[in-house]
Amino acid sequence: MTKAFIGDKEYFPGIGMIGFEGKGSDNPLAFKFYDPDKIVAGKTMRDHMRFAIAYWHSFCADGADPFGRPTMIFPWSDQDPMTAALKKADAAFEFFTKIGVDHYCFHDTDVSPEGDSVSEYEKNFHQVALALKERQDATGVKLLWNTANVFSNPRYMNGAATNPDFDVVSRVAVQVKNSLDVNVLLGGENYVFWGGREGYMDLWNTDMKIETENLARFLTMARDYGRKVGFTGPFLIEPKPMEPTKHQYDYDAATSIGFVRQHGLEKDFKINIESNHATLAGHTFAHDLQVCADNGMLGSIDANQGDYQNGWDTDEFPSNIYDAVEAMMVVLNSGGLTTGGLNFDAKLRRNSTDAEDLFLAHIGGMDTFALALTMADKIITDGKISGMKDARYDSFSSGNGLAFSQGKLSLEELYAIGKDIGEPAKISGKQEKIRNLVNQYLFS
Ligand code: XUL
Ligand code: CO
Repeated sequence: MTKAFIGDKEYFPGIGMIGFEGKGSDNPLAFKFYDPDKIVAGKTMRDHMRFAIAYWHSFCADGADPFGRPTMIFPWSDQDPMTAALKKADAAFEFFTKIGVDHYCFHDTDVSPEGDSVSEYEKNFHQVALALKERQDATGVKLLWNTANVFSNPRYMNGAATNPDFDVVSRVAVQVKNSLDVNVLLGGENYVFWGGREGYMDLWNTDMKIETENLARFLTMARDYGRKVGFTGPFLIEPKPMEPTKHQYDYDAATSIGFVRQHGLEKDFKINIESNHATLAGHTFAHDLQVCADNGMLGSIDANQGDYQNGWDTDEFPSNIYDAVEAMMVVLNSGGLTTGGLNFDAKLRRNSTDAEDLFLAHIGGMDTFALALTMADKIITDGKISGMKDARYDSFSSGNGLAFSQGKLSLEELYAIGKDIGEPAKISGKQEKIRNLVNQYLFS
């Protein structure tokens, strides 16, 4: 691409390509830690992170909240919804190019107007998809994943694939089939299911068994269709415990992995972990990532952060280095992201209304993860912490401990060993020592 924008209008004038200037730079519109071509742990930062921009937050979220009207006026808005969609696509690809990110992701309704009928929806979506393809080809930006928004339209108020009304379930297929077709057209690397309304508001009026079986059946049908039309990547389930429903079936990583296995979908499905969803489920971000990694199911990551004082999904741009370091430790230790990436399921605050704020937010989020990658690599390479962690389990690598871990002991034999041992010696977990070391790695 010879210029930094597509089409005939520049939507972010006065902001050029964002470059790496290093930690000494006082230019707010430059990366301090994200140096895309720098090699860390055998790969470029760009290839480790596979950053992706979320269309819905970055180009659709207008600052409205349950207590107030939109605060943002988008220069790509237009009376005609299709013209607005195409202008928004131009603005989005200008942004992707200027921020220097290789991937993006979207819901069908982020990119294209729903229209008043199924045929209008399909016509609009496929027209916009062709426009997105042109822009992908012109810029080299790729689709990390797409998904169907089957939670915003009032028709989904009782759920999507888990709706008690079959007519609505069939309507979900309209959006998911089209979204899979568009995924294949655009060369999408993953396909996401976030079950925003796949849950219940009240167990008194809900048959959980029917609903979850219908969900599994629907996911199986989507898998079969996707494979038939040539989608080869992983399908990703994005867990979230609640919001908008009181209880969501894909509660957390462990629940979702169990569900996927229960229904024989484990060869085709992986998990997309969102930081703020993990914390809503009462876990840390690293916990849910580790659950996925331990099960060979870590697909992709929605990188954001919540607010520890708030019990809802605040979807903030990540700035918390500790959380990001822990996350990157899991990513590096599990062999890295393959088809997945780090997408910013994060939005500007309602009162962040300058055009440059979108850039500043992404620069900060990308720098946070780049710094975290460097720190995680340092901690892993040094090996002190992993050495201490491994040493805690030494007793399972020889003698009776080894026989136990190889499944060679019966309960009677284990009992006899325990009886012989009597009272085991106390061994410190050394948590304080490890935490102190973490701070030393981070700040010295
Ligand atoms: C909502 C959420 C979604 C998914 C995609 O909490 O995270 O935006 O990432 O549907
Ligand atoms: Co998300």
